[in-house]
Amino acid sequence: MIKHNIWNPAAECMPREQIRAIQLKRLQSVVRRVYDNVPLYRGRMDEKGVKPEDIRTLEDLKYLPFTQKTDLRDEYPTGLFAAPRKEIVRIHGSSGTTGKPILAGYTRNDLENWSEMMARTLGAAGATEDDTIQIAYGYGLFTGGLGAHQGATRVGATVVPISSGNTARQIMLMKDLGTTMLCCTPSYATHIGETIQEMGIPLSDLKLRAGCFGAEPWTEAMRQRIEELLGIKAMDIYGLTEICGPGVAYECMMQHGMHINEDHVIAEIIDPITEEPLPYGEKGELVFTTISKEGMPMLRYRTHDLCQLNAEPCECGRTFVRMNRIMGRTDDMLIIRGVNVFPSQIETVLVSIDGLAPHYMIEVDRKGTTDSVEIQVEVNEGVFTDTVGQLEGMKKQISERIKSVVGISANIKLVAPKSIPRSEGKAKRVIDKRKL
Ligand code: DLL
Repeated sequence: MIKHNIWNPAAECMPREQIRAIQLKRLQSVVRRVYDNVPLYRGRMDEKGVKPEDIRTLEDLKYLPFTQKTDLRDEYPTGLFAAPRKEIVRIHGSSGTTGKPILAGYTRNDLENWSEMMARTLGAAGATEDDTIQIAYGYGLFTGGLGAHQGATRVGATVVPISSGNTARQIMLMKDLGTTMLCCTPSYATHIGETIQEMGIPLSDLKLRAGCFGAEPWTEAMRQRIEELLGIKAMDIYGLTEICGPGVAYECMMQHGMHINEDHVIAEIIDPITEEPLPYGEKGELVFTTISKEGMPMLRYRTHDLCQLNAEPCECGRTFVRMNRIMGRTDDMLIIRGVNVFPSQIETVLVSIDGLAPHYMIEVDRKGTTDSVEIQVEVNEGVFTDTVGQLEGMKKQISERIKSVVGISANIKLVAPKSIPRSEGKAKRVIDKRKL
């Protein structure tokens, strides 16, 4: 018999009509809020001829404008904030380093709601005040660490805010404190598990029972490996900075899709090309509208994550719609060792260096649990005849620039002019060999 732990049954198991009623009321209020406070939304709604009072039913959502990551960049740092600065009590940012991160502002109520969403997430994995939860997501601007921290605190668990890295120390504390739950990225969980194995520590020395893993794509095979390595139940959790962070959606013990916190967000699936909403069950791009956020509400935010929604009732008793595993992205964003990387950022660096041709190939691979990146880039004829020392110097310059601008270490391979295949259509610049 599976035990279904439900942190907040009144919310998580609400009848569908009640969820829809809450969604409509909150949607109307958030639309009014952004129309009155955020010039970008007012402008876009005026352009479409939609006024806040035109939102009479949930189906009217489709008349609202979309938002994208570029809007956050254009409105950097706080142009999309919908609350006065004195009400903003926290700012988080994206894990990518495009030079400038995308930022999200939270009011006190936003932090409360986010904590609740994460408490449900951890609660679904069985967290209670008897647990010791080790949080090995990074703390800082990234939402993983503090997001999980707040949820674990709300549950009343003993929180170990160790952040990511220093694996030997992670394992030592895990053992000494009798950690029962682990929160980190799935790749780091695998690495911790493999290290425990290499160190010859028997699982019986540990009290680990469950883990909440997300922030990057992973597979069922990886889940099995983590469950075996750590002797735990490995749960998938999803979220993004723009919407709040982790806790947007979470798996229950059925491990069959992630329940979306629908009293705080409305999820849609759209066709990424036509932008038309698609019915439940169809694969498309996930779009979120936040309905309780005050600091930085998002209307119809295009995540570029590909996924399907499932409205079938779940055996656990929760009534929230489920999203399945993320199946890929509509854009070309790569997540390399937890850092969001756009090939265009790499391109920008390459084209800024003299002697390089704008032809390159990014190859991403995964050795064990670590992502590796190799960038092949063509040099110009003049450079090709340079000495080995000069070429080495150039490679060093490129990798340092990539490290500082993009935030990742890459192995640079300089190749002869015209050796990278040309394309007549869209160029394929990325080979992702990771089996994700
Ligand atoms: O990764 C928030 C988070 C922290 C989620 C901890 C879960 C756990 P960002 O850095 O803004 O926020 O990256 C968001 O990461 O659009 C997805 O492409 C990807 N992502 C997040 N969770 C999952 C998941 C955090 N469970 C982007 N499966 C999202 C696949 C995921 N991809």
